[in-house]
Amino acid sequence: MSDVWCRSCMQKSATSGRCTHCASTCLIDHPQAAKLDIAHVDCDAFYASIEKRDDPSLASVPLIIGGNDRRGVVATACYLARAFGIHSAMPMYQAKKLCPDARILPPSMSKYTREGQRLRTMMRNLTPLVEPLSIDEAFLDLTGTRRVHGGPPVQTLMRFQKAVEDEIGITVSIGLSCNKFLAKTASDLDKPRGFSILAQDEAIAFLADKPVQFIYGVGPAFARKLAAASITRIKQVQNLSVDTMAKRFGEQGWRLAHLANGLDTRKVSPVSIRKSISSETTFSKNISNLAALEKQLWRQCERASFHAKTKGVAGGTATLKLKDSYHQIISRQKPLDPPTNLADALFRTLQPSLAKEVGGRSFRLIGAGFASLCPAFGPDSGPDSGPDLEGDEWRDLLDAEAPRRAKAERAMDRARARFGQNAVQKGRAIGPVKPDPPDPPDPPDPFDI
Ligand code: DCP
Ligand code: MG
Repeated sequence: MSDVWCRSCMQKSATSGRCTHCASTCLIDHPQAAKLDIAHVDCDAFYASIEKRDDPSLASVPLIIGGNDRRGVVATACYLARAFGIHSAMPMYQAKKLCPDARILPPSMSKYTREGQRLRTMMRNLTPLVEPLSIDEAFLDLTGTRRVHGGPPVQTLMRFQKAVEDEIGITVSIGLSCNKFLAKTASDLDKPRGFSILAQDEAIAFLADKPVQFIYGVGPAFARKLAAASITRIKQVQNLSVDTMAKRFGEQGWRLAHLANGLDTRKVSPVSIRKSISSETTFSKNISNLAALEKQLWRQCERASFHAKTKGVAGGTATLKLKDSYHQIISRQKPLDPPTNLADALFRTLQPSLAKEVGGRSFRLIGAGFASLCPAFGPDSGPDSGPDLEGDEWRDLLDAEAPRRAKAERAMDRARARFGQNAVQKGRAIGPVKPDPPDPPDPPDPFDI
């Protein structure tokens, strides 16, 4: 039986085709519309939409946000500009060729993080179970919210979508389903200003003809492995048992077998539930020298910082882990106030603890990380925190050099985002340090994003 909801008046309609209350034809018509609880919300052309909101003269202009110098890349493009074939991560010179009339603006990160924060506050007013994925998207679990919001999640989300337009002045697209994978898949189906539902029983047919890479987390390396076994379409995975996939491709195969069938048991977990982000390395030969250990510490700080920035979180606690030559583990924790995700702040906080432990002892492992995680808002919010740095002063009033170092680190992050991870090295990382083994080509958890 169909369940019809009007996106104009946000009421339940008695019939499909036209709303029985307001005659609108903009309807959500799905048999499970009022039964599903897991949503994925993603802003449409986020940076560009904020700029259009702030300058109405840009409303009908193809707009690109990104670096406009010789080696600049597109951060995002409005949907008008996308009609010319422009997309995120495209070299700017190519985008300009496709649409010479496009307006190009540099990103204003502090503005975007502010608006991202407003959006998250609005989400948290719907449910405490908000799991941010990046500056402009999050999963929401609306289970058990019917009474408090006076209606099923589908209605709550339609109201939310309208409220974001009214209060923030940008549009979002929403996917509603029974799990995270299908909700995220659904939110992409009808952008911009979309509202799509994808239920479990539709998922198999929906996914069948898609290439395996459609499933988030099937990166080039895993896709190659699958192709070597003649598996290129999701349908082929659906035809194999979970056991077979697990035997042939290990844990990745096991996950893929579930996702290919629209099955995903991961919970929506608010960021505070994630306990820590850290990175550690075991040395090929034990190290006792402080300077050599500091180099290794710096490298782990950079790696932990990179992961925290990518996930949009900051740590209120810095953690140090050492394992000595007798395999004894030493753990130290220091507060980070205010919370940060900067490698420099992490290193400076942990270095004194490291120095205290060194002296006659040799170590086989070092690790650094962030704990007491919170969403990273403010100037240290992301890997590409922007060129406008007016918020720097708040960071550390007792350390006059902190804003300068923070600025330098963000400049490096931007350069790395453009030219690759190894393009820029901070002084400490240069030297005869044995390189870490390369990251595995595909992430172990397709959704650990
Ligand atoms: N972003 C970036 N570089 C990328 C991808 C994205 O700087 N390679 C930034 C700009 C985007 C923002 O992150 O506005 C959000 O990313 P999305 O992938 O959600 O892209 P958009 O919101 O711009 O567009 P869409 O409507 O497809 O979600
Ligand atoms: Mg988006």
